[in-house]
Amino acid sequence: MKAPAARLSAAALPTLPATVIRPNYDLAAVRVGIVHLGPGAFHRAHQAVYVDDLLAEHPDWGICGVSLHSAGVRDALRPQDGLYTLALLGEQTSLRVIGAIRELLVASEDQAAVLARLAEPAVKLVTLTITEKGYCLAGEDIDLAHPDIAHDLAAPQTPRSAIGYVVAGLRERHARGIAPYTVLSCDNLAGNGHRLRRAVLQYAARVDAELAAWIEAEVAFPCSMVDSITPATDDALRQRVADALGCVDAWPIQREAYTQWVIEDRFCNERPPFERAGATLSHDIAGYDRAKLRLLNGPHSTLAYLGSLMELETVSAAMAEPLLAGFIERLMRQDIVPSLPALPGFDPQAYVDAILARFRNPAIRHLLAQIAWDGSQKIPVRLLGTIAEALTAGRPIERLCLPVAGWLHFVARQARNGVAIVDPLADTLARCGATGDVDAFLALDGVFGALAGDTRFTTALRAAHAALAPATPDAVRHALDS
Ligand code: CS2
Repeated sequence: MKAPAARLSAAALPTLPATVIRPNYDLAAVRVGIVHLGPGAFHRAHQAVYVDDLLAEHPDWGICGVSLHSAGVRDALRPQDGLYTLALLGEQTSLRVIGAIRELLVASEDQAAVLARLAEPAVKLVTLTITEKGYCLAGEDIDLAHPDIAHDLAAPQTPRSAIGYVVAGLRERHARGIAPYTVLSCDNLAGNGHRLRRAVLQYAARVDAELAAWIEAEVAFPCSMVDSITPATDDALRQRVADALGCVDAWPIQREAYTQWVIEDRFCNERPPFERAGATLSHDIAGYDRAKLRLLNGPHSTLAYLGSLMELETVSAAMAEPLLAGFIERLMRQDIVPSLPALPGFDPQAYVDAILARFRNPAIRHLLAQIAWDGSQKIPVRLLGTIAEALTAGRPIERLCLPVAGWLHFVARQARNGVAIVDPLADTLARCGATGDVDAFLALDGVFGALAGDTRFTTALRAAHAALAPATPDAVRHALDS
């Protein structure tokens, strides 16, 4: 079918069909109050929608989206006046045009503009979705050997990394006597604010000790827990949106209807009233982020690796395999729930029920391959913490080791088939995968940590690895069944 020629834009808004929800505020009246690093699909489907809900009454909280390296988002959205379509997937899909991102920059090309925004007094909040690897951590500490961090330490006024930008902006504000912004991580890491703060302070201390002391005393790094399943954009979505809108959106996005955002209420500057858009502001969010990472993302990665080895394509297809679905449910209820602290008002079994229903949602085509990316960054926060605590508490770890062993086989299969591994450790992983040797993986820097030296873990991992061999669909079925 021939695609319609017109492009989504502010001028096209009045021509859209009435069923498409669109900004209920004057786009021209919105001013930038938030700089967001990493305006990828998750940010645009999650935080930007909360902001969009607020702009009619609070037009000072528009977003300047800054991509650190890639120009893709800017180039797709700038010709559309920053507008894009969000498809909310459910029994009935609804479409909504989001206008919260008022400016799009690429740091590597528009560095002066990014630094100028960060120094503006009207910018009171800097948020981040840069994925696990964007934090440049090795374990709990900043990775000083990371090429971007090494670069930024040598040239802190012209940074490349997110940490470098956060600190360069704060340095300028400190020098000019401007109140600091709050730095809010919206990435999927337990204690994300604490990790970010630690990395920022370690970096800043090497740039300027006085600045580091000011940041330590004055800048807030609240933690937050984010949740909404956001499958990557595909051609089917682009076509569906073009058909419904009657114009082209170069980069629409999609997510499930469910969304959750729990934010620690600790800001050092003004903040948008996110609670009016449905977010939960709380003084203590520790526990909620851990529950989400362990109970949703851990099983998600499990489905990704074991499901891929079974030659399945999507999360819902994996959940339709009784052996895999049964394994996931046992893993969640019997192995992961016991690792979670009791939280007031939190019923873990009901949470498991809701997550299983979300995984089964047939309206969502969420590719296992998408979730399988960046295993070296995801496995530690999603599965290895649960394993370490189970060992300390004397609980069994056999089931928990199966997805970790599944990752090893998955990587080995990619290496064998010459398929590119999407992971910051790709080259090392390809070498480990080529040997297929569990010891080579255990020696990976910053992945297994102390577990690599714990024979209870290494024995269980080897057993799980052997149980899955030769990692054919039948072998995986057999391992799940035993
Ligand atoms: C997924 C997450 O891609 C992945 O690794 O596990 O993006 C997941 O969909 C979100 O965390 C859900 O909130």
